[in-house]
Amino acid sequence: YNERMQWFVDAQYGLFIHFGVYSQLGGEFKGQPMRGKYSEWIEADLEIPREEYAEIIKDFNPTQFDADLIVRTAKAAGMKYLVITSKHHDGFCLWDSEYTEFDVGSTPFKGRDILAELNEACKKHGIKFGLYYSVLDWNHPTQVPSLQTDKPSWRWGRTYLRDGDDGEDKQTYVTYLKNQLLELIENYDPAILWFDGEWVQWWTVNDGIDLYNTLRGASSHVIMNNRVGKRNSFEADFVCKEQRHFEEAFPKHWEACYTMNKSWGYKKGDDDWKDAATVYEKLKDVNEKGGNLLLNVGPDGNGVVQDEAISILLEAGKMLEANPIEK
Ligand code: FUL
Repeated sequence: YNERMQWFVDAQYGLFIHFGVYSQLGGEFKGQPMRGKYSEWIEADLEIPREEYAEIIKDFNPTQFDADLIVRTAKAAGMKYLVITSKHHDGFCLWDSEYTEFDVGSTPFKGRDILAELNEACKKHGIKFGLYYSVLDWNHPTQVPSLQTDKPSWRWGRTYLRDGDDGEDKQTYVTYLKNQLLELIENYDPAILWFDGEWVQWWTVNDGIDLYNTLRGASSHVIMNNRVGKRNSFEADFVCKEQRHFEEAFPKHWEACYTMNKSWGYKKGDDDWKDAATVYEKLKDVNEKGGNLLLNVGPDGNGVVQDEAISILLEAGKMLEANPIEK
Protein backbone atom coordinates (compact mmCIF):
# COMPACT_ATOMS: atom_id res chain seq x y z
CA TYR A 1 0.00 0.00 0.00
CA ASN A 2 1.26 3.38 -1.01
CA GLU A 3 -0.68 6.33 0.31
CA ARG A 4 0.64 8.73 -2.29
CA MET A 5 -0.74 6.52 -5.06
CA GLN A 6 -4.18 5.83 -3.67
CA TRP A 7 -6.09 8.52 -5.54
CA PHE A 8 -4.40 7.41 -8.78
CA VAL A 9 -5.35 3.78 -8.26
CA ASP A 10 -8.95 4.81 -7.65
CA ALA A 11 -9.06 7.30 -10.50
CA GLN A 12 -9.03 4.74 -13.36
CA TYR A 13 -9.57 7.24 -16.14
CA GLY A 14 -8.06 10.61 -17.09
CA LEU A 15 -7.88 13.21 -19.85
CA PHE A 16 -4.64 13.95 -21.68
CA ILE A 17 -4.42 17.33 -23.41
CA HIS A 18 -1.81 18.05 -26.08
CA PHE A 19 -1.79 21.76 -26.68
CA GLY A 20 0.88 24.17 -27.84
CA VAL A 21 1.88 26.44 -30.72
CA TYR A 22 1.86 23.43 -33.06
CA SER A 23 -1.91 23.23 -32.49
CA GLN A 24 -2.46 26.30 -34.64
CA LEU A 25 -0.58 24.68 -37.55
CA GLY A 26 -2.75 21.57 -37.53
CA GLY A 27 -0.05 19.49 -39.24
CA GLU A 28 0.76 21.95 -42.06
CA PHE A 29 3.43 24.60 -42.38
CA LYS A 30 3.16 27.27 -45.08
CA GLY A 31 0.96 25.02 -47.19
CA GLN A 32 3.15 21.99 -46.74
CA PRO A 33 1.61 18.98 -44.99
CA MET A 34 3.84 17.00 -42.68
CA ARG A 35 4.78 13.39 -43.38
CA GLY A 36 4.46 11.84 -39.94
CA LYS A 37 1.29 11.31 -38.01
CA TYR A 38 1.90 13.36 -34.85
CA SER A 39 1.25 17.06 -35.42
CA GLU A 40 3.24 18.10 -32.34
CA TRP A 41 6.32 16.78 -34.18
CA ILE A 42 5.91 19.17 -37.13
CA GLU A 43 9.06 21.20 -36.43
CA ALA A 44 11.20 18.06 -36.63
CA ASP A 45 9.21 16.39 -39.37
CA LEU A 46 9.51 19.30 -41.79
CA GLU A 47 12.90 20.40 -40.45
CA ILE A 48 11.61 23.88 -39.81
CA PRO A 49 14.57 26.00 -38.65
CA ARG A 50 14.38 27.03 -34.99
CA GLU A 51 14.18 30.74 -35.85
CA GLU A 52 11.37 30.20 -38.30
CA TYR A 53 9.39 28.07 -35.90
CA ALA A 54 9.93 30.67 -33.19
CA GLU A 55 8.06 33.16 -35.38
CA ILE A 56 4.80 31.26 -35.09
CA ILE A 57 4.50 31.95 -31.39
CA LYS A 58 3.50 35.48 -32.39
CA ASP A 59 0.28 33.98 -33.70
CA PHE A 60 -0.56 32.05 -30.55
CA ASN A 61 -3.88 33.42 -29.35
CA PRO A 62 -6.34 30.66 -28.38
CA THR A 63 -8.98 33.05 -27.06
CA GLN A 64 -11.69 30.40 -27.08
CA PHE A 65 -9.88 28.14 -24.64
CA ASP A 66 -12.50 27.30 -22.01
CA ALA A 67 -10.99 25.49 -19.05
CA ASP A 68 -14.27 25.07 -17.24
CA LEU A 69 -15.92 23.47 -20.27
CA ILE A 70 -13.02 21.06 -20.73
CA VAL A 71 -13.03 20.03 -17.08
CA ARG A 72 -16.82 19.68 -17.00
CA THR A 73 -16.59 17.47 -20.08
CA ALA A 74 -13.91 15.32 -18.48
CA LYS A 75 -16.03 14.98 -15.38
CA ALA A 76 -19.17 14.05 -17.32
CA ALA A 77 -17.05 11.51 -19.19
CA GLY A 78 -16.25 9.80 -15.88
CA MET A 79 -12.65 11.00 -15.72
CA LYS A 80 -10.95 11.81 -12.43
CA TYR A 81 -7.77 13.56 -13.53
CA LEU A 82 -6.20 15.54 -16.33
CA VAL A 83 -2.68 16.00 -17.70
CA ILE A 84 -1.76 18.89 -20.02
CA THR A 85 1.47 19.52 -21.94
CA SER A 86 3.25 22.35 -20.13
CA LYS A 87 6.23 21.98 -22.48
CA HIS A 88 6.38 19.54 -25.38
CA HIS A 89 9.45 18.63 -27.48
CA ASP A 90 9.37 21.98 -29.31
CA GLY A 91 10.27 23.66 -26.01
CA PHE A 92 7.41 26.17 -26.03
CA CYS A 93 6.14 26.79 -22.51
CA LEU A 94 2.45 27.12 -21.91
CA TRP A 95 3.07 29.19 -18.80
CA ASP A 96 4.92 32.46 -18.38
CA SER A 97 8.24 31.03 -17.22
CA GLU A 98 10.91 33.06 -15.48
CA TYR A 99 13.56 31.01 -17.28
CA THR A 100 12.74 31.53 -20.95
CA GLU A 101 11.11 33.95 -23.36
CA PHE A 102 9.95 31.09 -25.53
CA ASP A 103 6.67 30.96 -23.70
CA VAL A 104 3.13 32.20 -23.59
CA GLY A 105 4.37 35.50 -22.11
CA SER A 106 5.82 36.36 -25.54
CA THR A 107 2.55 35.80 -27.40
CA PRO A 108 -0.59 37.89 -27.92
CA PHE A 109 -2.18 35.54 -25.38
CA LYS A 110 -0.01 36.85 -22.54
CA GLY A 111 -2.06 37.83 -19.56
CA ARG A 112 -4.01 34.61 -19.58
CA ASP A 113 -2.68 31.49 -17.90
CA ILE A 114 -4.16 28.31 -19.28
CA LEU A 115 -2.50 26.15 -16.63
CA ALA A 116 -3.92 28.29 -13.82
CA GLU A 117 -7.36 28.32 -15.43
CA LEU A 118 -7.38 24.54 -15.75
CA ASN A 119 -6.00 24.07 -12.27
CA GLU A 120 -8.76 26.21 -10.83
CA ALA A 121 -11.49 24.47 -12.82
CA CYS A 122 -10.08 21.13 -11.66
CA LYS A 123 -10.25 22.19 -8.03
CA LYS A 124 -13.80 23.38 -8.50
CA HIS A 125 -14.94 20.10 -10.05
CA GLY A 126 -12.88 17.70 -7.96
CA ILE A 127 -10.49 16.60 -10.72
CA LYS A 128 -6.75 16.08 -10.13
CA PHE A 129 -4.45 18.29 -12.17
CA GLY A 130 -1.26 17.05 -13.85
CA LEU A 131 1.47 18.45 -16.09
CA TYR A 132 3.41 16.83 -18.94
CA TYR A 133 7.02 17.99 -19.40
CA SER A 134 9.49 16.96 -22.12
CA VAL A 135 13.20 16.49 -21.39
CA LEU A 136 13.89 16.61 -25.13
CA ASP A 137 13.82 20.31 -26.10
CA TRP A 138 14.25 21.54 -29.68
CA ASN A 139 14.44 25.17 -28.69
CA HIS A 140 17.10 25.04 -26.02
CA PRO A 141 20.45 26.22 -27.44
CA THR A 142 22.35 23.39 -25.72
CA GLN A 143 20.45 20.79 -27.75
CA VAL A 144 21.31 20.20 -31.39
CA PRO A 145 20.08 17.60 -33.88
CA SER A 146 21.93 14.36 -34.27
CA LEU A 147 23.59 13.94 -37.66
CA GLN A 148 23.62 10.17 -37.36
CA THR A 149 20.49 9.66 -39.38
CA ASP A 150 18.81 11.05 -42.48
CA LYS A 151 15.33 10.78 -41.07
CA PRO A 152 14.38 14.34 -40.01
CA SER A 153 12.18 13.34 -37.11
CA TRP A 154 14.97 11.13 -35.77
CA ARG A 155 17.61 13.81 -36.13
CA TRP A 156 15.54 16.03 -33.87
CA GLY A 157 14.08 13.16 -31.90
CA ARG A 158 17.56 12.23 -30.68
CA THR A 159 19.22 15.51 -29.90
CA TYR A 160 22.84 15.82 -28.79
CA LEU A 161 24.33 18.34 -26.44
CA ARG A 162 26.64 20.73 -28.31
CA ASP A 163 29.66 20.05 -26.18
CA GLY A 164 29.22 16.34 -25.57
CA ASP A 165 27.33 14.28 -23.03
CA ASP A 166 28.91 15.52 -19.85
CA GLY A 167 30.04 19.09 -20.36
CA GLU A 168 28.77 22.49 -19.38
CA ASP A 169 25.80 22.26 -21.71
CA LYS A 170 24.44 19.43 -19.70
CA GLN A 171 24.71 21.37 -16.46
CA THR A 172 23.14 24.41 -18.06
CA TYR A 173 20.23 22.42 -19.40
CA VAL A 174 19.67 20.36 -16.27
CA THR A 175 19.60 23.56 -14.22
CA TYR A 176 17.07 25.04 -16.66
CA LEU A 177 14.85 22.00 -16.47
CA LYS A 178 14.99 21.76 -12.68
CA ASN A 179 14.22 25.44 -12.29
CA GLN A 180 11.24 25.12 -14.57
CA LEU A 181 9.89 22.06 -12.83
CA LEU A 182 10.28 23.69 -9.42
CA GLU A 183 8.53 26.73 -10.85
CA LEU A 184 5.67 24.52 -12.02
CA ILE A 185 5.39 22.93 -8.58
CA GLU A 186 5.41 26.30 -6.92
CA ASN A 187 2.87 27.88 -9.28
CA TYR A 188 0.46 25.00 -9.77
CA ASP A 189 1.20 22.30 -7.19
CA PRO A 190 0.40 19.51 -9.70
CA ALA A 191 -0.77 16.04 -8.66
CA ILE A 192 1.26 14.48 -11.50
CA LEU A 193 4.43 15.36 -13.35
CA TRP A 194 4.28 13.35 -16.53
CA PHE A 195 7.72 13.17 -18.14
CA ASP A 196 8.59 12.37 -21.74
CA GLY A 197 11.47 12.61 -24.22
CA GLU A 198 13.87 11.01 -21.73
CA TRP A 199 15.16 8.64 -24.40
CA VAL A 200 17.87 11.05 -25.61
CA GLN A 201 21.19 9.33 -24.99
CA TRP A 202 22.66 12.08 -22.81
CA TRP A 203 19.88 11.76 -20.22
CA THR A 204 20.77 8.93 -17.86
CA VAL A 205 18.83 6.94 -15.32
CA ASN A 206 20.85 8.66 -12.59
CA ASP A 207 19.86 12.07 -13.95
CA GLY A 208 16.28 10.89 -13.68
CA ILE A 209 16.64 9.61 -10.13
CA ASP A 210 18.33 12.83 -9.10
CA LEU A 211 15.53 14.85 -10.67
CA TYR A 212 12.93 12.65 -9.02
CA ASN A 213 14.52 13.23 -5.62
CA THR A 214 14.80 16.97 -6.13
CA LEU A 215 11.14 17.25 -7.07
CA ARG A 216 10.11 14.95 -4.26
CA GLY A 217 11.84 17.38 -1.92
CA ALA A 218 9.60 20.14 -3.28
CA SER A 219 6.35 18.17 -3.24
CA SER A 220 5.67 15.18 -1.03
CA HIS A 221 2.54 14.25 -2.96
CA VAL A 222 3.32 14.76 -6.66
CA ILE A 223 3.56 11.46 -8.56
CA MET A 224 5.88 10.96 -11.52
CA ASN A 225 5.90 8.47 -14.37
CA ASN A 226 8.76 6.18 -15.36
CA ARG A 227 9.85 8.49 -18.18
CA VAL A 228 11.55 10.71 -15.62
CA GLY A 229 14.56 8.37 -15.72
CA LYS A 230 14.94 5.77 -18.43
CA ARG A 231 11.58 4.17 -18.92
CA ASN A 232 12.88 0.61 -18.78
CA SER A 233 15.23 1.06 -15.85
CA PHE A 234 13.41 3.17 -13.28
CA GLU A 235 9.74 2.80 -12.45
CA ALA A 236 9.32 6.02 -10.47
CA ASP A 237 5.72 6.13 -9.19
CA PHE A 238 4.03 4.56 -12.16
CA VAL A 239 4.81 2.88 -15.43
CA CYS A 240 3.23 4.19 -18.60
CA LYS A 241 2.45 2.59 -21.91
CA GLU A 242 1.69 4.47 -25.11
CA GLN A 243 -0.85 3.50 -27.81
CA ARG A 244 -0.67 -0.12 -26.61
CA HIS A 245 -0.61 -1.91 -23.28
CA PHE A 246 -0.26 -5.24 -21.53
CA GLU A 247 -1.68 -8.57 -22.67
CA GLU A 248 -2.11 -9.66 -19.07
CA ALA A 249 -2.78 -7.99 -15.75
CA PHE A 250 0.32 -6.06 -14.67
CA PRO A 251 0.93 -5.96 -10.93
CA LYS A 252 2.38 -2.45 -10.66
CA HIS A 253 0.91 1.04 -10.79
CA TRP A 254 0.50 1.76 -14.46
CA GLU A 255 -1.28 3.85 -17.04
CA ALA A 256 -1.86 3.50 -20.76
CA CYS A 257 -2.23 6.63 -22.87
CA TYR A 258 -4.11 6.55 -26.16
CA THR A 259 -5.23 9.02 -28.80
CA MET A 260 -8.89 9.18 -29.89
CA ASN A 261 -7.94 9.68 -33.53
CA LYS A 262 -4.34 9.42 -34.80
CA SER A 263 -2.41 12.48 -33.69
CA TRP A 264 -1.92 13.78 -30.15
CA GLY A 265 -1.83 17.43 -31.16
CA TYR A 266 -4.64 18.88 -33.29
CA LYS A 267 -4.27 17.86 -36.93
CA LYS A 268 -6.51 18.88 -39.80
CA GLY A 269 -8.29 15.98 -41.48
CA ASP A 270 -7.37 13.54 -38.71
CA ASP A 271 -10.85 12.09 -38.42
CA ASP A 272 -10.40 8.39 -37.93
CA TRP A 273 -12.09 8.45 -34.51
CA LYS A 274 -12.40 5.60 -32.06
CA ASP A 275 -16.10 5.34 -31.32
CA ALA A 276 -17.61 5.43 -27.83
CA ALA A 277 -17.91 1.64 -27.58
CA THR A 278 -14.23 1.27 -28.49
CA VAL A 279 -13.28 3.81 -25.84
CA TYR A 280 -15.40 2.04 -23.25
CA GLU A 281 -13.88 -1.35 -24.11
CA LYS A 282 -10.37 0.08 -23.96
CA LEU A 283 -11.02 1.55 -20.54
CA LYS A 284 -12.47 -1.73 -19.33
CA ASP A 285 -9.54 -3.76 -20.62
CA VAL A 286 -6.97 -1.40 -19.12
CA ASN A 287 -8.78 -1.17 -15.78
CA GLU A 288 -9.27 -4.92 -15.54
CA LYS A 289 -5.55 -5.36 -16.02
CA GLY A 290 -4.91 -2.96 -13.15
CA GLY A 291 -4.10 0.21 -15.09
CA ASN A 292 -5.54 3.66 -15.75
CA LEU A 293 -6.49 4.99 -19.15
CA LEU A 294 -5.29 8.48 -20.09
CA LEU A 295 -7.25 9.45 -23.19
CA ASN A 296 -6.13 12.35 -25.32
CA VAL A 297 -7.72 15.39 -26.90
CA GLY A 298 -5.91 18.03 -28.99
CA PRO A 299 -7.63 21.43 -28.91
CA ASP A 300 -7.23 23.45 -32.12
CA GLY A 301 -5.42 26.76 -32.52
CA ASN A 302 -8.37 28.63 -30.99
CA GLY A 303 -8.22 26.39 -27.95
CA VAL A 304 -11.36 24.47 -28.92
CA VAL A 305 -11.69 20.72 -28.43
CA GLN A 306 -13.26 19.19 -31.52
CA ASP A 307 -16.99 18.37 -31.37
CA GLU A 308 -16.34 14.75 -32.37
CA ALA A 309 -14.05 14.25 -29.39
CA ILE A 310 -16.55 15.81 -27.00
CA SER A 311 -19.46 13.68 -28.18
CA ILE A 312 -17.43 10.47 -28.03
CA LEU A 313 -16.27 11.30 -24.51
CA LEU A 314 -19.78 12.05 -23.33
CA GLU A 315 -21.27 8.98 -24.97
CA ALA A 316 -18.61 6.72 -23.47
CA GLY A 317 -19.31 8.47 -20.15
CA LYS A 318 -22.95 7.40 -20.33
CA MET A 319 -21.94 3.82 -21.03
CA LEU A 320 -19.63 3.96 -18.04
CA GLU A 321 -22.37 5.30 -15.83
CA ALA A 322 -24.69 2.49 -16.90
CA ASN A 323 -21.97 -0.15 -16.60
CA PRO A 324 -19.35 0.86 -14.07
CA ILE A 325 -15.97 -0.84 -14.33
CA GLU A 326 -14.28 -2.51 -11.36
CA LYS A 327 -10.54 -2.27 -11.26
C1 FUL B 1 5.51 10.56 -27.12
C2 FUL B 1 5.70 11.90 -27.79
O1 FUL B 1 6.79 11.86 -28.69
C3 FUL B 1 4.41 12.18 -28.49
O2 FUL B 1 4.48 13.37 -29.21
C4 FUL B 1 3.30 12.24 -27.45
O3 FUL B 1 3.51 13.32 -26.58
C5 FUL B 1 3.27 10.95 -26.63
C6 FUL B 1 2.29 10.95 -25.50
O4 FUL B 1 4.55 10.68 -26.11
O5 FUL B 1 6.63 10.02 -26.63
